[in-house]
Amino acid sequence: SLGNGGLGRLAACFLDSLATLGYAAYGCGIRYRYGMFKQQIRDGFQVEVPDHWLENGNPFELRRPEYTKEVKFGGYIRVSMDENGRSVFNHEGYQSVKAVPFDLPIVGYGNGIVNTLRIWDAEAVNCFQLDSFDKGDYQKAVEQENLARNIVEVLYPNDNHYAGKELRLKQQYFFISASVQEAVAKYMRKHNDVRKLYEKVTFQLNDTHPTVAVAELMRILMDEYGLEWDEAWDVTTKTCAYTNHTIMAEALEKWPIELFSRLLPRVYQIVEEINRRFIIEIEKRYPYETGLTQEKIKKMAIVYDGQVKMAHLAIVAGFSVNGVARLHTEILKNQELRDFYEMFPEKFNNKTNGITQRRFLLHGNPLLADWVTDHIGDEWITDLAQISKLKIYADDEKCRQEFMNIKYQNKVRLAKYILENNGVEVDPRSIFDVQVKRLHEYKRQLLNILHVMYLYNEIKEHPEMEFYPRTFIFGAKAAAGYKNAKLTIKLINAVADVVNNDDSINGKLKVVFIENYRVSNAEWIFAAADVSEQISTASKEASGTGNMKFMVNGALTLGTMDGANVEIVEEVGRENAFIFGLTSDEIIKIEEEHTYNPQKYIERNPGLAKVLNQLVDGTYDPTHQLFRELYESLVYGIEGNRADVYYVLADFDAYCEARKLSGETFQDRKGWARKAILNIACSGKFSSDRTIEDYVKDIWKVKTVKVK
Ligand code: H2P
Repeated sequence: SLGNGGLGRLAACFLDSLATLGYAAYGCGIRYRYGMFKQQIRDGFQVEVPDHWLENGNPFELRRPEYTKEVKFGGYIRVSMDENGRSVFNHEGYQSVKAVPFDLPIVGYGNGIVNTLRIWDAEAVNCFQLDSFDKGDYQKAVEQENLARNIVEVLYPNDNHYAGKELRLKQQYFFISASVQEAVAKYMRKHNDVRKLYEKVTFQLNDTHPTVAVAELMRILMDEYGLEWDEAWDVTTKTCAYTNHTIMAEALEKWPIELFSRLLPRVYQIVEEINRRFIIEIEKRYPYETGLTQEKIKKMAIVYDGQVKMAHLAIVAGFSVNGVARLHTEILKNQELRDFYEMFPEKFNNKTNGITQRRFLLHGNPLLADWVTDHIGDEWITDLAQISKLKIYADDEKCRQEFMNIKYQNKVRLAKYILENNGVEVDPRSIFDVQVKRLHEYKRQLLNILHVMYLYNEIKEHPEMEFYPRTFIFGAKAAAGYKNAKLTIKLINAVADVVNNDDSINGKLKVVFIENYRVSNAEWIFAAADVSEQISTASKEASGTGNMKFMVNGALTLGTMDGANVEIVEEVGRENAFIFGLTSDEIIKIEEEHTYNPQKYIERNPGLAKVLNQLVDGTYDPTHQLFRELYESLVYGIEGNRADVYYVLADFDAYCEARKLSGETFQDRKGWARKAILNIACSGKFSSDRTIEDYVKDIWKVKTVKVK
């Protein structure tokens, strides 16, 4: 409930790995009253329903009032001078809230180690008191109560779309200020020199959301511990490290100065000073003779054009900047963050994502987990590299049979779930072709469903055509305000309605949209998948982690050369996956040259033209209007965007081919089983245990803890 999509789930996998490997680490966040919404499908449309997850109490949490912190918002800064002639920054006229932590235990696998996920709740500072009423502070008392209530009310469900909402910045500063205050306080309970904080503490900033930590740490070190700027900067730049999780510009947070400085006046002063000093660095590095000074300032400044750019703040103050898959890190270095890479090449490094095999194989797929253990022992549970020992069984006929039996039973389990939840009967002997992930145009669920429409036409026109029965399974939440994403859900359900109820195709095609996709049903879905759809526009998916969850469950990847797909294919071999479409270099080139013309793809493929037309000809919607925006965004471009922003049409033919090949390949049961077993056997790299060890070795440099 506390996250949304791969970003949040990655953090959960990391916590599992940290505890299991024995590293002392905290996860920090907010104790939202309402987490991610529950999705209902009504008449094919997504409806968001609040999830009051704490309603009946939560036995897995412990309130820790002894660590309560005060967090201040608004007001102004009055500068005075102390007896040594040093400036003192007095924060006055502010509103504040109490941050009270709740600790959730994160239990390591079989090692007696329990780490902590610390989520902060907000309480009013002066609980409604009569004396404040008497003092005429009635209004202030109510305001502080409301502030506390609002801050922790709800997780913004806009996935990675930065919405510029004031409350969102309040949430970020709230949990960051409390977490950083407590980290410093905890350090000072055991050590005496705050100048050496970095020897014991790293803040790993998970995307831009927590990057205000940089300025908050500076504030605490200077205003509360009396450090000079240079001393504080030295500590901060050795303590903070930043992970970038996406290149989608929409997700890189930029706050209007007006909002930022009004809400966080002291923090803003510090950000301005960091920026002023950074610009001096730029001018030194690119003196006026180079003619580059202004351009570099424009592209790299932290405060520019009325905005505070949080990614820039994190890069300038962090000692490490990492991407989450090799290709993604290369794109950061050579495209998106090129100027920063030129200036600070030593900061950049890659940490390819991973997943915890303990949830996504051991817990989610017990039949397969037992089978693996029967063949190679159980060391894979805490050392996934061991799973490569399965390779020899890929050529063993009995093992292939056993694997296919297990997959079949998992498909029966999912088919039952689908029947109970969707009322649709699916055949577990058909190919289970699955795409589950947040709904976003760059992830291209639309490409998938357009191709289903295309196949349906083909089967109707050529009933004699050889076609292996296939079940297309979707699961996705769309951000509540994301029109095209929500329309795509409706389209999938509209196609499902038509296709699933057409007796003339003899059940060769089935389309299922699984309501309320989340970790608990994901476990069943991964276990039952034959084909893993990873079809993002190359260069746009930073890593993907669903791709790894499918792989470890023995599904074959059907995907583009994007994110971690590149490394999956490198491990398992291209012949054991179905790779198609434009490459990241090709996409980047087309984008730079502005040469894309989708019309040519429509003209050369009448089947594609027909499918597009069916979006608006009544086939899937009697009004003809419902899917017009999808149609127009592909063919003409809407809302100031060019046509087909994510190259759905350019990749369509190649996608057809890849899907076709996968269907043919499936008919050779032995060959398929071999490929599936090899996928499992080659998944060792994609454990989050390996990812965490990489972070430890290159960034955190912490030692393991042993518990007797
Ligand atoms: C994001 C990226 C993924 C990446 C994940 C974790 C933001 O997640 O888009 O490519 O694997 O972070 O690093 P998502 O789209 O699933 O919400």
